Amino acid sequence: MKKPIYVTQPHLPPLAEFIPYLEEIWESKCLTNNGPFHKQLEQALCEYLGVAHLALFTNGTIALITALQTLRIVGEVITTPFSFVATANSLLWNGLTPVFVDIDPESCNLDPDKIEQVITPRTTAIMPVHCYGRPCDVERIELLADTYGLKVIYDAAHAFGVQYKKESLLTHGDLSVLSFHATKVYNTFEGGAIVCPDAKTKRRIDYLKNFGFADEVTVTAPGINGKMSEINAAFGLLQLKYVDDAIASRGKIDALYREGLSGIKGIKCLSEPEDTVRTFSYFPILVEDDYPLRRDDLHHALRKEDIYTRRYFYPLISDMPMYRGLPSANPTNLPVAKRLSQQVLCLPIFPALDFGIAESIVDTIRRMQA
Ligand code: T4K
Repeated sequence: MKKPIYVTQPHLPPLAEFIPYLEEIWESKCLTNNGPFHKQLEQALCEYLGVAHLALFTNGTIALITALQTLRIVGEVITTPFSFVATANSLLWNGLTPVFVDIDPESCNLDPDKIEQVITPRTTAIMPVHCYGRPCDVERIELLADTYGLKVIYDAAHAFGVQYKKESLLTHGDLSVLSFHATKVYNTFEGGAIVCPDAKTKRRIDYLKNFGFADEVTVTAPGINGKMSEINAAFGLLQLKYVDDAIASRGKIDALYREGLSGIKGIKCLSEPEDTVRTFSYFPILVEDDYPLRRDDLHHALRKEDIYTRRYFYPLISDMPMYRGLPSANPTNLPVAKRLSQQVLCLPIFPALDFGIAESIVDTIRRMQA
């Protein structure tokens, strides 16, 4: 039986290299609660990513929930329907009302031209997503936020290591949230982080992820348990040694797909974003009307060949039961997101993906056109 090719496969360093980290944990008996590996990883990630402060979390979703709590966001939050459901779920967990706005067809991110018209006296924040690691229009979003006094929390789950105009993309907005889930460019099995600009905010985040404890007897807020364990942090330190190679390998697959798929009628690769150093977290294609198969047919045809593509992001969040009753979820307000969710297919991309297999995926897509 052929081994299935999944949309992604986590990068794992040699097991033997992880053993000394485990021995250190066993020796110290410090398993969690801001232990030595946790401290080291926060420092190492700040340096690697070029950001001032970063707080580690158990996963990206708890980090998103805590980011909203950190800034005491209330009322309505403008966000995108074209994302993983965790983005909007983090709003509901805070009792906030998501207000969905359509996306730009090139960036796949919130369309800045459509934000202003949905701002109301209840709007307090914008939560955009750098979808597939493609930068949002950070300048226009900042201008809107400044004009209307809104906070900006970027869901940067796909944007590990992305540089925009020679700076970390994560420095934009009031806070940025990362995911280190197994399926991401950089993983700690499960994990995440909030990037913030100053030590005072970092302190509040650290209280909030530790039940709200400011000291042994003072609980400042209804915090949560969002602490990353020492095992995950140690693994993260080891992974950092390999992440540049992993990104370079992903880049080669991205280039192979771009070249191989060019010229196939009805298959569109997204344009390469300007002023951006990418880290290739996903490889989405759009299956347009002039391709002989519909997107779902191509998805199933590839599956028959043991190629497991994913329809990130279908269905739209705004079409899910807990969101579709919202006025902003009306599909007539979201035509671009709707179209893209019906056309998009993410092809396998991960460091260990064999070039021959990537070529065979291209060949299969080409063959079906004939
Ligand atoms: N915001 C955004 C924009 C996000 O995309 C996400 C997560 C979040 C927030 C929340 O961050 P976290 O709380 O997750 O840190 C996956 C991931 O679970 C999720 O992290 C990710 N986004 C989302 C886009 O994709 P699934 O349900 O599609 O994953 P799954 O289990 O089907 O994995 C995909 C393929 O990867 C599998 O077919 C096989 C392969 N795989 C997966 C895992 C977990 C492996 O080879 N090994 C593994 O350990 O959600």
